[in-house]
Amino acid sequence: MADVRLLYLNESVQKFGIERKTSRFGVLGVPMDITSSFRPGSRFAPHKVRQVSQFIEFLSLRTGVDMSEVGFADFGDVILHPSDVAENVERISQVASYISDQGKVLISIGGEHTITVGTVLGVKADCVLSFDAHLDLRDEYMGYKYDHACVQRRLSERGVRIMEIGNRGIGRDEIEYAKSMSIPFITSHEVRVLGPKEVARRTINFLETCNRIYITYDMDAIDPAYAPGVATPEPEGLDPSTVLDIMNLVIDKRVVGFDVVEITPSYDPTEITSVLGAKIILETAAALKSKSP
Ligand SMILES: [Mn+2]
Repeated sequence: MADVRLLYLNESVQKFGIERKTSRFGVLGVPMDITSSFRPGSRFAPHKVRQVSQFIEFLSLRTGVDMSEVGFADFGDVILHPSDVAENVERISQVASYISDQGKVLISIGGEHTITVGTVLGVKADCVLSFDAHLDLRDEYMGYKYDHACVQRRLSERGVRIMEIGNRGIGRDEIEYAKSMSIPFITSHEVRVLGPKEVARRTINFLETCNRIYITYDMDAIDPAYAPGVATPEPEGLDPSTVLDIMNLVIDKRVVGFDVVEITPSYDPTEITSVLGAKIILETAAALKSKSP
């Protein structure tokens, strides 16, 4: 009998890189874009990131891994409800668990950040490392609990341990909540002062007791000069090399999934944000491959 979770999977969409069902990396598009408060359009990112990935090199000089030899198994996109966010989080979670249960590292391409609630729960991660301009720790935003501004709060409430890096658009209530729940965060300013090695040291410290780690890259963590095509741009961001250097220092075989979210192709006329999203996916997969062949 067919797995009921396949009900929510559209496997007919364009493929990321080289399709190879034997690959340990499972790509999933999650084109949900419902709660974006400022600049919508992230629903078009899974298609765009796959498209631009065809035109960049798959050899990672940072790790020496050639991802064209490793390949990606692209599962297509989650079939989503047009407006019901809670229903979609459940569908995303089911499809993510279907891919994860096959022993694959889930690579999810958003979509707005809210999708991460579904993917983290689906792959049963107990820790999340989040690169994000924002803490996403609000209890609710514009009256909604499942919202791109509440992602880490929803996960924290379910017992997932969170650490955040690159933050700079933060509310006082979020700082209070982070303190009360012992959620460490390193602002973008602190990252510049400390440098990637010290940030990595603190992160490794935090991750020490984790079993299943999930990394989420909200593209607005990166400075709008490098990543202009995002839903909520925030000045004074990180540069891409710093993000990838930190990732490369902290990643290990406990990582069960990661995502790139919040790219909005309609605000990205030169497509550099999508190209950077594809690059982050390649480098993260390559780093994971190099740490656990
Ligand atoms: Mn976010």
